[in-house]
Amino acid sequence: MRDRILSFLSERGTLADEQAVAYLLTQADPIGAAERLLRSFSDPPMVITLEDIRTAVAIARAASERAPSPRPTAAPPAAPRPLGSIPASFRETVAPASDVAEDLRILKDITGHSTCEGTLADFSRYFRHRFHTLSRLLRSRPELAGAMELARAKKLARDTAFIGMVTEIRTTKNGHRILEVEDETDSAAVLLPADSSLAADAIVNDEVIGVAGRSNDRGLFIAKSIVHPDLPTSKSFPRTEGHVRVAFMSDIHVGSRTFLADRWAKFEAWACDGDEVARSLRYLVLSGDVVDGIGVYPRQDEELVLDDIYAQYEALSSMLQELPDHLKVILSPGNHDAVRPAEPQPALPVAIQKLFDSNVTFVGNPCTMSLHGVRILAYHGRSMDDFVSAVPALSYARPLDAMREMLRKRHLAPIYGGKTPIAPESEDHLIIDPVPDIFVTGHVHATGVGEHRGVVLVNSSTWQAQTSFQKMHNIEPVPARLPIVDLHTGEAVVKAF
Ligand code: D5M
Ligand code: FE
Ligand code: ZN
Repeated sequence: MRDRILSFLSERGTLADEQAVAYLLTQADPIGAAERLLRSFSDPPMVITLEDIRTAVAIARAASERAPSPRPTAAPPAAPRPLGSIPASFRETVAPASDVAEDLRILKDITGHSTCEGTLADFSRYFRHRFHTLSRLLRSRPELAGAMELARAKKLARDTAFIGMVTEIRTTKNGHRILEVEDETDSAAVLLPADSSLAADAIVNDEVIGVAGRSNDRGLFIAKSIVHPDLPTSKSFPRTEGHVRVAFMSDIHVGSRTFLADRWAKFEAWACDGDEVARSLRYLVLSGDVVDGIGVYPRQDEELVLDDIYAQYEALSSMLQELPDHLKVILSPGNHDAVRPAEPQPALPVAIQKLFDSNVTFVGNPCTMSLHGVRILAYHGRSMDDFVSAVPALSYARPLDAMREMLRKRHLAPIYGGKTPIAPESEDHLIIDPVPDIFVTGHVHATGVGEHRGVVLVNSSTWQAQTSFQKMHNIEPVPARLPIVDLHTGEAVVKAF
């Protein structure tokens, strides 16, 4: 394609530098984009640069804002397309999304509310908030109704229960597990016997748990059960009036050499002219790593085709502009995006937001929003790196298992001091409360839909092929999959491109 673009341009008496070609390659129809670009110059330069493209895009955008030209209504597809993995129940005729009024509310988001400066006092306040909030959730569990302060529980020679934060986990040579657990009054060593199922529980540092058992005469607390806050009972899905549908995406990594422009082009063609499922999509939730970013990992520059952060977001903006106007986009950042990496991350800066159309709403990471009354928790998922290293039973290939652990712990990123940087805000924004109806993550470049106690789980794939870094770490991405959830039923499907 690179050669076709260059010969197309040279036939018209001009050339393009490396970055300009890279930009064109991110477009669904690079030759069409080159043609439009040439038309925008009264006198094309000898060598088109990224700066020239930027100017042309800005002029085109200003013009379209002055005179909005309605997108021509999509022609019906010539023949029905095969629907891949989408089941028949999803193909019921539903009202097209263009007839559905937008109903988006942001319920919880750090954007504009960050107060932390990272002082020691901030950290102790942050952990106190985490401990108190999760303790309150745990205390409503019947098993922990009589939970007492640890200093007292330790002294009694009978069955007791307490709530505490895990500060250390070790395994003895006999396979017993020993947790150091503390509350505000004391700390204790808790033994999870090797021959009990407790030893296999996925407990991680800095989570808050309930412990029931009995202290022995050597000061060791022998656990009989461990209680996680979890969802005490299974919830039901709220169900909207009509079949409003939401698609989920993340990890597009625009600007990377391995961004899959051809697969994106297939998605775009389907979204614009596709079947009834395409026409029923009203929202697109983008959960982070929308661009590859700059300087995110050592020698990243060798893997970039666009090494300018603005150019990356501009390319994404053009890609989103090609999608139908009625598709409302909600965009939250990830660890590759141009915003502070510490979580909770605020929305992208205004200088970047300005590059996008008004149908994109920028939110933080994590973000809890409501779409037509259905509560969606979107989290990029960086903490899965820490879950996978800490819990042998978890893997990058099975992100829904890690998401279930987050829900059991009612915390998106319990492990402090791992790969997930955490900002000590005055409240712990990573606590999962209230419980969402849909919980979505990205980051691991896998894909999947499932459920946990009535919460719909989505992991939202990637539009990037395997990078050399992922190859080194044995991470096999599952790219170009689009999870779609019907807000009327909670039914989730994955469409492949
Ligand atoms: O992450 C893409 C994938 O690479 C995801 O599965 C996590 C994994 N990853 C990211 N950073 C690391 C480190 N430092 N070690 C091991 N695995 C990692 P992305 O956020 O797109 O770069
Ligand atoms: Fe990513
Ligand atoms: Zn990521």
